[in-house]
Amino acid sequence: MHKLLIAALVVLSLPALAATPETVTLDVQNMTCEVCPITVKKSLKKVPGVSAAKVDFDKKTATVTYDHDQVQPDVLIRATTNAGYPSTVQK
Ligand SMILES: [Cu+2]
Repeated sequence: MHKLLIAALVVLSLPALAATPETVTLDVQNMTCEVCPITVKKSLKKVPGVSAAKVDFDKKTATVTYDHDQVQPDVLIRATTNAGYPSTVQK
């Protein structure tokens, strides 16, 4: 009986594990001082589905790891834009 319950729990948690994280690099505008990347990073990490955000002040980019099922790049762009840093997906 307990084995069955454990099996059921494993099956239920599989979709979360199976979700492949995707990474996108955004070109971020308006980062003029060294505090800006912190603000950008915070705005991205607040977005549900974002697991990691790495902001490069020198390159003016943000590399975001996110769950494709929960969030799309346009939502990430909106998040940084709302924080005062318009961004675009790097080509
Ligand atoms: Cu700043």
